[in-house]
Amino acid sequence: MNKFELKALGLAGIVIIIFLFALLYNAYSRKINVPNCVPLSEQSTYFKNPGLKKVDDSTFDLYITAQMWAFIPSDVTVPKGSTVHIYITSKDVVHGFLIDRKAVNLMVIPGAINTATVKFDVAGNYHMTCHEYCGTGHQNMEGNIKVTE
Ligand SMILES: [Cu+2]
Repeated sequence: MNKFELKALGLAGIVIIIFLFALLYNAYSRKINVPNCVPLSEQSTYFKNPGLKKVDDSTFDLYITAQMWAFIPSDVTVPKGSTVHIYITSKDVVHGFLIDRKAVNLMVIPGAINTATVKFDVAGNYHMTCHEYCGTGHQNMEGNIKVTE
């Protein structure tokens, strides 16, 4: 083996060892953990019991948690003419949130809460879909907002 190749390999080995020690030092001494699921109870009290909260007769706050592979709650019913303030977060990985026939298209990010406000003037069924591939059950991740007369 060429002596320059040997030097390059030795240098690469030293760099790997430095990175490994830096990783272990940060993981154990400084208690820095790799990203993982944030318990919902630590994110916000509103997401302990996600669901529809009535503000007044035509205004609602809708708290949704996304997780592999469902929206909680997945079925919501509101009367026609309602304004719904949506607050959404994820329990695990990045999801998407899209409402059919409405200008709502959000990323659902663990540790962050995204919001949108929607007015439902026409009765019917509005499909909610996850539009960000989030794992093997992604295609089953959906729900409905039912707007009644
Ligand atoms: Cu998803």
